[in-house]
Amino acid sequence: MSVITTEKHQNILVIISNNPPVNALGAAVRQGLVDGIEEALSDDEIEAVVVRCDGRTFFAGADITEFGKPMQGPNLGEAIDRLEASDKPVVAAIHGTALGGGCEVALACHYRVAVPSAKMGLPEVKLGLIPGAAGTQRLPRVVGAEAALPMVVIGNPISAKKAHAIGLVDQIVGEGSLAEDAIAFAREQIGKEPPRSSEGTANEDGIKNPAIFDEFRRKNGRKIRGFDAPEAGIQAVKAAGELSYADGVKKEGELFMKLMTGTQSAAMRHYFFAERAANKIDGIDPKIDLIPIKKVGILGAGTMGGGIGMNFLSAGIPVTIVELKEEALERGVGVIRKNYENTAKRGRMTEEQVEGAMSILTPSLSYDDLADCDLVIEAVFENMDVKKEVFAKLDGIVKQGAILASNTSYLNIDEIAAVTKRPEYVLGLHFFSPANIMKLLEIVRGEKTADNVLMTAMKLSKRIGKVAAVSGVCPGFIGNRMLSPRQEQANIMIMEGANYWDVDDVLLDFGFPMGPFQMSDLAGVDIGWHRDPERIETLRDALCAAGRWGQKVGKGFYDYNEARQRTPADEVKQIIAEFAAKAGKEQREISKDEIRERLLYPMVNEGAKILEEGMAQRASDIDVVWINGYGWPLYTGGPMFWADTVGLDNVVAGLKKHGLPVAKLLEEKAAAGGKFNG
Ligand code: 3H9
Repeated sequence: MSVITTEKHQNILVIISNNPPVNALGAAVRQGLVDGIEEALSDDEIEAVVVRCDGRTFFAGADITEFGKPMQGPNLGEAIDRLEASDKPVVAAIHGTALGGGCEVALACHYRVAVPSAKMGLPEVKLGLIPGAAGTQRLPRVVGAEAALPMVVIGNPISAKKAHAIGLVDQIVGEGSLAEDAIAFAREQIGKEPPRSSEGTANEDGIKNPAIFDEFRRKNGRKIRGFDAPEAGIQAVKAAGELSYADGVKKEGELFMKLMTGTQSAAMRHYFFAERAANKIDGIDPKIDLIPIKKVGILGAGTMGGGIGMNFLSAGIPVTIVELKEEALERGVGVIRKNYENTAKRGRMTEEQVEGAMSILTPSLSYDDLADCDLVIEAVFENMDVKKEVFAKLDGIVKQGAILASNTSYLNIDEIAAVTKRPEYVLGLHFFSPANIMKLLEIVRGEKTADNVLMTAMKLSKRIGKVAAVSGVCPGFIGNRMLSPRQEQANIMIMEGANYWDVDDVLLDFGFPMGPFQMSDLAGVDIGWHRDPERIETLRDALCAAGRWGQKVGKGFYDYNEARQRTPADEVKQIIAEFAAKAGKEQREISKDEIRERLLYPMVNEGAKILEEGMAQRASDIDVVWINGYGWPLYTGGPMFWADTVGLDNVVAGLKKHGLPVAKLLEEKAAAGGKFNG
């Protein structure tokens, strides 16, 4: 069956796309749109046209799987120009998500109607691109440069209501009556001169007030640091004001092609599919019966427990949170409320939503109240004996058939599961701090974890807006296990003479939000310190004894001014030099290149070992973990994709040059000219 069909409703031709799952604008769809509009134009009975989609969504964009392959049939720009050129009014009828090329189709139509639940957006920037079918030129002409900038440069979709408010949608129609309402709307437009987005004048705001572009750059500097596409997006929107439509489209095309052929977009497209692949577990039927999760229990109302709980509350899933002491419970619940209220103050939640979330939270001082939960997540002290005690107790109280999960970040899940009578219902749910914000959920699959338990956790992660990746049981799982060799090298290098600020700067320049010594200052150098200033065995002991507890006291590895800007501290240089001398470490200058290689290559090597041991299913899962949990820059595609772009032979040579171990899998792949991804 053709992906595009047409239906005649008296004088209206409805062009319908049916290309599951998301009506991506592949070659057949583009050709179908051209054929559809030609049919409308050559039929004298037809006086107006509606373009709509069957299935769950309006066109969700160009077909990303076609990128990098030779173009088949009309390109998207040509196809949708035909829609706009029509002298019979063309109406886009939008439901689901009109994204990227889908939004560009809608913009090329003369009118747009949408159901209230629809969303519109230009998320190309998240694929390292800008819209390439005139979206950067039509959108500002319809809604103005100022409203277009966040859509093109940040790429988050907007609601139908917002789209209506800025003039992108002409009419909001009935949620259940899109097809009929769109036809009725189209009928009303017959005989009127169709408004064409390419001829709109709203873009003049960018000429009248050119400061909006620099202002936008300044405001979003942190968000877009290191990415190429956002700057291209700003330039394209600016060009929409400065150039004729035809020249603007040409400029957009040049910017688009440069991005499309660059490594950033390749990396970000890799990530798009990596995130989706991570949801799939080899050997498990995705349609397996899941365990309904209607109520969640959290053990521990500290920072972690509270943050974890908020994920479920925000998704409308009732939570019972248990602490042993009244005071700690009250404090924990208070923090949850405060967090929600702060979100509401920033306009990202309504008061009703705050109260709604709080109303499904049940604080308790008794384990017994967890009995009827479908999933209980333990977030107590990170100690094996404590965890075992807790799990044995939970096993006796929580109903049979419920899942018991640990939030441990490195302990052995199998050992924990073994104290219960239901090891197949036990797994790790490793949230990252702050747990209500960080995207990653590392799901740890125990030796005995049942398939449906694992899949229930995967599906649940999506419901609470997390990106999940599965790890096998090994110390530190995927993420922390790979962090270890990096930290180890950082510590060794500063003893060999590397500047500790160079170590941080190398990671910052690479695109991480901060380096290990900045991180230590932020978290508190004194965390886990024995608190005896006389006992100085490690560098940390020495820093703590000197009162350098981190940012909270204005000094740690760095000195901080009032604006929290860091400067390397003479006292710390001295302390490091003394430690190095005591250890008899020869000092030498260490270049930033060497620092980068010694920080990052051992991580790739550890990733290879993780794959070798089957602790991760695929290299791209490792990329998903590091991008979402540890700030690895998205535009490099994650550690394993990055290693592919560096060349595995170069990684191996670098490791050997620095006298570092090379995993078998890495060595083999490098020798065969292979890659981790693809
Ligand atoms: C673009 O438009 C460029 C133009 O400006 C210029 C061109 C010249 N293509 O996410 P889900 C697959 S760039 C191909 O799990 P959801 C996806 O891989 C594009 N495949 O569903 C998955 O496959 P599988 C701009 C796509 O309900 C399946 O569909 N548009 C595409 O959670 C289901 O996806 C975007 O960036 C695609 N465009 O979310 C939008 N999209 O089942 C990208 C999805 O085998 N898409 N697939 O794993 C999305 O954001 C989400 O998929 C969406 C649905 C919100 C639509």
